[in-house]
Amino acid sequence: MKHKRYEVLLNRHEANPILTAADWPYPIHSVFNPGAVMLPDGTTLLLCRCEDRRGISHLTAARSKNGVDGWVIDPKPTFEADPMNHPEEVWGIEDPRITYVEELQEYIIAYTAFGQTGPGVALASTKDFVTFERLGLTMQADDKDAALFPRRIDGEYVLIHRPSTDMGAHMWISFSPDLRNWGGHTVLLPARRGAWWDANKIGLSPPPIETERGWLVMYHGVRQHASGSIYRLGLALFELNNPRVCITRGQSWMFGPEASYETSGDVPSAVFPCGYTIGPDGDTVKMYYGAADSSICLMTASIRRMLDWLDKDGSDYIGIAGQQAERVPLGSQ
Ligand code: BMA
Repeated sequence: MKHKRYEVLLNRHEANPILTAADWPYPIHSVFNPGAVMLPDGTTLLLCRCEDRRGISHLTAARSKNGVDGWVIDPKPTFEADPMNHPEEVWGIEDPRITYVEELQEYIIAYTAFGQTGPGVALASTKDFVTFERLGLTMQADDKDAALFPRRIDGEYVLIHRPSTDMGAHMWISFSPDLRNWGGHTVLLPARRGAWWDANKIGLSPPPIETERGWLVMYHGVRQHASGSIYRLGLALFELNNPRVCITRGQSWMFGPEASYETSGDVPSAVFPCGYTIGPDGDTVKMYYGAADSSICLMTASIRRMLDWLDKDGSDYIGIAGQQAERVPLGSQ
Protein backbone atom coordinates (compact mmCIF):
# COMPACT_ATOMS: atom_id res chain seq x y z
CA MET A 1 0.00 0.00 0.00
CA LYS A 2 1.26 3.49 -0.83
CA HIS A 3 1.59 5.85 2.13
CA LYS A 4 0.38 9.40 2.49
CA ARG A 5 3.17 11.93 2.67
CA TYR A 6 2.46 13.18 6.20
CA GLU A 7 5.16 12.73 8.84
CA VAL A 8 4.45 9.67 10.99
CA LEU A 9 4.68 10.68 14.65
CA LEU A 10 3.04 7.72 16.32
CA ASN A 11 4.11 4.26 15.21
CA ARG A 12 1.73 1.34 15.55
CA HIS A 13 3.28 -1.75 17.13
CA GLU A 14 3.46 -4.75 14.86
CA ALA A 15 1.89 -6.97 17.55
CA ASN A 16 -1.35 -4.91 17.56
CA PRO A 17 -3.88 -5.49 18.94
CA ILE A 18 -1.85 -6.44 22.01
CA LEU A 19 -4.85 -7.39 24.18
CA THR A 20 -8.34 -8.58 23.25
CA ALA A 21 -11.31 -10.07 25.08
CA ALA A 22 -10.08 -13.53 24.00
CA ASP A 23 -7.02 -13.07 26.25
CA TRP A 24 -9.19 -12.56 29.33
CA PRO A 25 -9.31 -15.19 32.08
CA TYR A 26 -13.09 -14.69 32.53
CA PRO A 27 -15.88 -13.77 30.07
CA ILE A 28 -15.93 -10.19 28.79
CA HIS A 29 -17.26 -8.74 25.55
CA SER A 30 -14.48 -6.22 24.81
CA VAL A 31 -11.44 -4.54 26.37
CA PHE A 32 -10.21 -1.03 25.50
CA ASN A 33 -9.17 2.47 26.72
CA PRO A 34 -6.63 1.41 29.40
CA GLY A 35 -4.92 3.68 31.90
CA ALA A 36 -1.20 2.89 32.13
CA VAL A 37 1.63 3.20 34.60
CA MET A 38 5.14 1.88 35.07
CA LEU A 39 5.53 0.37 38.55
CA PRO A 40 8.77 0.94 40.52
CA ASP A 41 10.08 -2.53 39.54
CA GLY A 42 9.72 -1.70 35.83
CA THR A 43 6.50 -3.66 35.30
CA THR A 44 3.95 -2.03 33.02
CA LEU A 45 0.47 -2.06 34.53
CA LEU A 46 -2.58 -1.41 32.37
CA LEU A 47 -5.88 -0.75 34.07
CA CYS A 48 -8.16 -1.93 31.31
CA ARG A 49 -11.76 -0.99 30.68
CA CYS A 50 -13.65 -4.25 30.24
CA GLU A 51 -17.21 -4.27 28.96
CA ASP A 52 -19.46 -7.22 29.73
CA ARG A 53 -22.45 -8.44 27.77
CA ARG A 54 -24.80 -6.27 29.78
CA GLY A 55 -22.92 -3.22 28.43
CA ILE A 56 -21.51 -2.37 31.88
CA SER A 57 -17.78 -1.66 32.24
CA HIS A 58 -15.33 -2.44 35.06
CA LEU A 59 -11.55 -2.10 35.33
CA THR A 60 -9.05 -4.96 35.42
CA ALA A 61 -5.27 -4.83 35.78
CA ALA A 62 -2.92 -6.51 33.29
CA ARG A 63 0.81 -6.58 34.04
CA SER A 64 3.75 -7.16 31.69
CA LYS A 65 7.53 -7.06 32.06
CA ASN A 66 8.13 -5.45 28.65
CA GLY A 67 4.82 -3.60 28.12
CA VAL A 68 4.17 -5.50 24.91
CA ASP A 69 3.41 -9.15 25.65
CA GLY A 70 3.40 -11.76 28.41
CA TRP A 71 0.49 -10.02 30.12
CA VAL A 72 -0.64 -11.42 33.45
CA ILE A 73 -4.28 -10.48 33.89
CA ASP A 74 -6.10 -10.39 37.23
CA PRO A 75 -8.43 -13.41 37.40
CA LYS A 76 -11.43 -11.23 38.32
CA PRO A 77 -12.37 -7.53 38.08
CA THR A 78 -9.78 -5.40 39.90
CA PHE A 79 -11.96 -2.35 40.48
CA GLU A 80 -15.66 -2.44 39.74
CA ALA A 81 -18.72 -0.31 40.19
CA ASP A 82 -20.27 -0.23 43.63
CA PRO A 83 -23.79 0.97 42.84
CA MET A 84 -25.20 0.26 46.33
CA ASN A 85 -22.85 2.77 47.92
CA HIS A 86 -22.14 4.84 44.81
CA PRO A 87 -25.28 5.16 42.70
CA GLU A 88 -23.36 7.46 40.36
CA GLU A 89 -21.67 4.25 39.10
CA VAL A 90 -24.83 2.22 38.48
CA TRP A 91 -24.00 1.80 34.77
CA GLY A 92 -20.33 1.07 35.32
CA ILE A 93 -16.92 2.71 35.45
CA GLU A 94 -14.88 3.59 32.36
CA ASP A 95 -11.76 5.14 30.84
CA PRO A 96 -9.26 5.43 33.73
CA ARG A 97 -6.37 7.91 33.58
CA ILE A 98 -3.69 7.25 36.20
CA THR A 99 -1.34 9.83 37.75
CA TYR A 100 1.35 9.08 40.32
CA VAL A 101 1.41 11.87 42.91
CA GLU A 102 4.78 11.89 44.64
CA GLU A 103 3.55 14.03 47.53
CA LEU A 104 0.86 11.47 48.36
CA GLN A 105 3.00 8.46 47.46
CA GLU A 106 0.01 7.02 45.66
CA TYR A 107 -1.72 6.80 42.33
CA ILE A 108 -4.82 8.88 41.66
CA ILE A 109 -7.18 7.41 39.10
CA ALA A 110 -9.63 9.70 37.32
CA TYR A 111 -12.40 7.62 35.77
CA THR A 112 -15.84 8.01 34.28
CA ALA A 113 -18.61 7.01 36.69
CA PHE A 114 -21.70 6.32 34.60
CA GLY A 115 -24.92 6.99 36.48
CA GLN A 116 -28.53 7.85 35.77
CA THR A 117 -27.84 11.59 35.58
CA GLY A 118 -25.08 11.02 33.00
CA PRO A 119 -21.34 10.36 33.02
CA GLY A 120 -19.32 12.08 35.74
CA VAL A 121 -15.65 12.33 36.71
CA ALA A 122 -14.75 10.38 39.85
CA LEU A 123 -11.40 9.98 41.59
CA ALA A 124 -9.96 7.02 43.47
CA SER A 125 -6.58 6.48 45.09
CA THR A 126 -4.49 3.34 45.33
CA LYS A 127 -0.98 2.35 46.35
CA ASP A 128 -0.99 -1.15 44.91
CA PHE A 129 -3.86 -1.59 42.42
CA VAL A 130 -5.34 -4.12 44.82
CA THR A 131 -7.24 -1.87 47.21
CA PHE A 132 -8.78 1.43 46.20
CA GLU A 133 -10.26 4.36 48.09
CA ARG A 134 -12.93 6.41 46.40
CA LEU A 135 -12.62 10.18 46.68
CA GLY A 136 -16.00 10.68 45.02
CA LEU A 137 -17.35 12.68 42.10
CA THR A 138 -15.40 15.85 41.35
CA MET A 139 -18.24 17.70 39.65
CA GLN A 140 -21.78 17.11 38.53
CA ALA A 141 -22.53 15.19 35.32
CA ASP A 142 -22.19 15.47 32.33
CA ASP A 143 -18.40 15.35 32.57
CA LYS A 144 -15.63 12.92 31.47
CA ASP A 145 -12.09 12.67 29.97
CA ALA A 146 -10.28 13.78 33.13
CA ALA A 147 -6.75 13.42 34.52
CA LEU A 148 -4.88 14.92 37.42
CA PHE A 149 -1.54 16.70 37.01
CA PRO A 150 1.30 14.91 38.86
CA ARG A 151 1.98 17.75 41.28
CA ARG A 152 0.36 20.79 42.83
CA ILE A 153 0.77 24.09 41.02
CA ASP A 154 0.57 27.22 43.18
CA GLY A 155 -0.39 24.99 46.08
CA GLU A 156 -3.37 23.38 44.35
CA TYR A 157 -4.11 20.10 42.66
CA VAL A 158 -5.02 20.58 39.01
CA LEU A 159 -7.47 18.57 36.92
CA ILE A 160 -8.32 18.68 33.23
CA HIS A 161 -11.82 17.48 32.40
CA ARG A 162 -14.48 17.78 29.73
CA PRO A 163 -17.97 18.91 30.69
CA SER A 164 -20.57 18.86 27.90
CA THR A 165 -23.26 21.44 27.34
CA ASP A 166 -25.59 22.34 24.48
CA MET A 167 -22.86 24.79 23.40
CA GLY A 168 -20.33 22.04 22.78
CA ALA A 169 -17.83 19.89 24.62
CA HIS A 170 -14.65 21.80 25.49
CA MET A 171 -11.70 21.01 27.76
CA TRP A 172 -11.73 22.73 31.15
CA ILE A 173 -9.23 23.06 33.97
CA SER A 174 -10.14 23.11 37.68
CA PHE A 175 -8.27 23.42 40.97
CA SER A 176 -8.54 21.89 44.42
CA PRO A 177 -6.78 22.18 47.78
CA ASP A 178 -7.70 18.62 48.82
CA LEU A 179 -8.81 16.57 45.76
CA ARG A 180 -12.40 16.78 47.02
CA ASN A 181 -13.47 20.41 46.57
CA TRP A 182 -12.98 21.84 43.09
CA GLY A 183 -13.14 25.43 41.84
CA GLY A 184 -11.48 28.01 39.60
CA HIS A 185 -13.17 26.35 36.61
CA THR A 186 -11.83 27.78 33.37
CA VAL A 187 -12.04 26.79 29.72
CA LEU A 188 -8.64 25.38 28.81
CA LEU A 189 -9.05 24.49 25.16
CA PRO A 190 -12.22 25.08 23.18
CA ALA A 191 -13.35 22.72 20.43
CA ARG A 192 -12.95 24.35 17.03
CA ARG A 193 -15.95 24.75 14.78
CA GLY A 194 -17.10 24.10 11.25
CA ALA A 195 -15.07 21.73 9.11
CA TRP A 196 -12.17 21.21 11.52
CA TRP A 197 -11.22 17.68 12.59
CA ASP A 198 -11.72 18.76 16.22
CA ALA A 199 -14.96 20.69 15.75
CA ASN A 200 -17.57 20.84 18.52
CA LYS A 201 -16.29 18.00 20.72
CA ILE A 202 -12.82 17.42 22.14
CA GLY A 203 -11.47 15.79 25.31
CA LEU A 204 -8.22 15.00 27.08
CA SER A 205 -6.60 11.70 26.07
CA PRO A 206 -3.84 10.52 28.51
CA PRO A 207 -2.60 12.65 31.44
CA PRO A 208 -0.42 15.67 30.50
CA ILE A 209 3.30 14.99 29.95
CA GLU A 210 5.68 17.37 31.75
CA THR A 211 8.46 18.61 29.42
CA GLU A 212 11.00 21.41 29.70
CA ARG A 213 8.92 23.47 27.29
CA GLY A 214 5.58 22.98 28.97
CA TRP A 215 2.81 20.48 29.59
CA LEU A 216 2.34 18.42 26.46
CA VAL A 217 -1.34 17.56 26.18
CA MET A 218 -2.71 15.02 23.78
CA TYR A 219 -6.41 15.36 23.10
CA HIS A 220 -9.02 13.68 20.94
CA GLY A 221 -11.23 15.49 18.48
CA VAL A 222 -14.49 14.02 17.29
CA ARG A 223 -15.57 14.78 13.76
CA GLN A 224 -19.21 13.98 12.98
CA HIS A 225 -19.96 12.57 9.55
CA ALA A 226 -23.15 11.31 7.93
CA SER A 227 -22.00 7.77 8.67
CA GLY A 228 -20.82 8.33 12.25
CA SER A 229 -17.92 9.91 14.10
CA ILE A 230 -14.14 9.77 13.72
CA TYR A 231 -11.95 10.02 16.86
CA ARG A 232 -8.50 11.44 16.11
CA LEU A 233 -5.61 12.78 18.19
CA GLY A 234 -4.08 16.23 18.36
CA LEU A 235 -1.53 18.07 20.50
CA ALA A 236 -1.29 21.29 22.49
CA LEU A 237 1.31 22.76 24.86
CA PHE A 238 0.57 24.68 28.08
CA GLU A 239 2.74 26.75 30.40
CA LEU A 240 4.45 24.80 33.15
CA ASN A 241 3.70 27.21 35.99
CA ASN A 242 0.31 28.31 34.72
CA PRO A 243 -1.30 25.53 32.71
CA ARG A 244 -4.30 27.75 31.97
CA VAL A 245 -2.12 29.35 29.30
CA CYS A 246 -1.94 27.59 25.95
CA ILE A 247 1.45 28.15 24.28
CA THR A 248 0.59 26.47 21.02
CA ARG A 249 -2.01 24.15 19.56
CA GLY A 250 -1.47 21.86 16.60
CA GLN A 251 -3.65 22.55 13.62
CA SER A 252 -3.69 19.09 12.08
CA TRP A 253 -4.45 15.83 13.77
CA MET A 254 -1.32 13.74 14.31
CA PHE A 255 -2.92 10.29 14.48
CA GLY A 256 -6.20 8.90 13.21
CA PRO A 257 -7.84 5.52 12.65
CA GLU A 258 -6.39 3.78 9.59
CA ALA A 259 -5.52 0.19 10.54
CA SER A 260 -8.31 -2.35 10.17
CA TYR A 261 -8.48 -2.94 13.95
CA GLU A 262 -9.14 0.82 14.35
CA THR A 263 -11.65 1.24 11.55
CA SER A 264 -13.83 -1.74 12.39
CA GLY A 265 -15.20 -2.91 15.70
CA ASP A 266 -18.00 -1.89 18.05
CA VAL A 267 -17.34 1.81 17.44
CA PRO A 268 -15.57 2.03 14.09
CA SER A 269 -12.91 4.71 13.56
CA ALA A 270 -12.10 5.44 17.19
CA VAL A 271 -8.56 5.60 18.59
CA PHE A 272 -8.62 6.44 22.28
CA PRO A 273 -5.42 6.50 24.38
CA CYS A 274 -5.80 6.89 28.15
CA GLY A 275 -2.25 6.13 29.29
CA TYR A 276 1.43 5.83 28.51
CA THR A 277 4.77 4.90 30.00
CA ILE A 278 7.98 6.85 29.38
CA GLY A 279 11.23 4.97 28.80
CA PRO A 280 14.50 5.42 30.72
CA ASP A 281 15.73 7.90 28.05
CA GLY A 282 12.95 10.27 29.15
CA ASP A 283 11.82 10.56 25.52
CA THR A 284 10.41 7.29 24.21
CA VAL A 285 6.73 6.93 24.95
CA LYS A 286 4.67 3.77 24.82
CA MET A 287 1.10 4.90 24.33
CA TYR A 288 -1.75 2.47 25.00
CA TYR A 289 -5.05 3.03 23.26
CA GLY A 290 -8.43 1.54 22.70
CA ALA A 291 -9.11 0.68 19.05
CA ALA A 292 -12.73 0.86 17.85
CA ASP A 293 -13.91 0.26 21.45
CA SER A 294 -12.91 -3.36 20.91
CA SER A 295 -9.24 -4.02 21.69
CA ILE A 296 -6.09 -2.57 23.24
CA CYS A 297 -3.27 -1.42 20.98
CA LEU A 298 0.18 0.10 21.41
CA MET A 299 1.97 2.87 19.58
CA THR A 300 5.37 4.42 20.22
CA ALA A 301 6.32 8.07 20.04
CA SER A 302 9.11 10.50 20.88
CA ILE A 303 8.37 13.51 23.10
CA ARG A 304 11.06 15.55 21.32
CA ARG A 305 9.58 14.81 17.91
CA MET A 306 6.08 15.72 19.08
CA LEU A 307 7.41 19.08 20.34
CA ASP A 308 9.24 19.64 17.03
CA TRP A 309 6.06 18.87 15.16
CA LEU A 310 4.14 21.43 17.23
CA ASP A 311 6.75 24.05 16.25
CA LYS A 312 5.85 23.42 12.63
CA ASP A 313 2.15 22.66 12.80
CA GLY A 314 1.08 24.71 15.82
CA SER A 315 -0.88 27.93 15.45
CA ASP A 316 1.09 31.00 16.42
CA TYR A 317 -1.23 32.60 18.95
CA ILE A 318 -0.83 32.51 22.70
CA GLY A 319 -4.23 31.76 24.12
CA ILE A 320 -5.29 32.35 27.68
CA ALA A 321 -8.00 30.08 28.97
CA GLY A 322 -11.40 31.69 28.93
CA GLN A 323 -10.26 34.39 26.51
CA GLN A 324 -8.96 32.11 23.88
CA ALA A 325 -11.94 32.26 21.56
CA GLU A 326 -11.49 36.02 21.14
CA ARG A 327 -7.78 35.74 20.46
CA VAL A 328 -7.91 33.06 17.79
CA PRO A 329 -7.94 34.44 14.23
CA LEU A 330 -11.30 34.07 12.48
CA GLY A 331 -11.61 30.80 10.66
CA SER A 332 -9.13 28.97 12.83
CA GLN A 333 -11.54 27.96 15.58
C1 BMA B 1 -16.16 8.50 24.17
C2 BMA B 1 -15.87 7.69 25.42
C3 BMA B 1 -14.95 6.53 25.13
C4 BMA B 1 -15.23 5.82 23.85
C5 BMA B 1 -15.47 6.80 22.72
C6 BMA B 1 -15.83 6.12 21.41
O1 BMA B 1 -17.22 9.38 24.40
O2 BMA B 1 -17.07 7.22 25.94
O3 BMA B 1 -15.08 5.61 26.20
O4 BMA B 1 -14.13 5.02 23.54
O5 BMA B 1 -16.52 7.67 23.10
O6 BMA B 1 -17.01 5.36 21.58
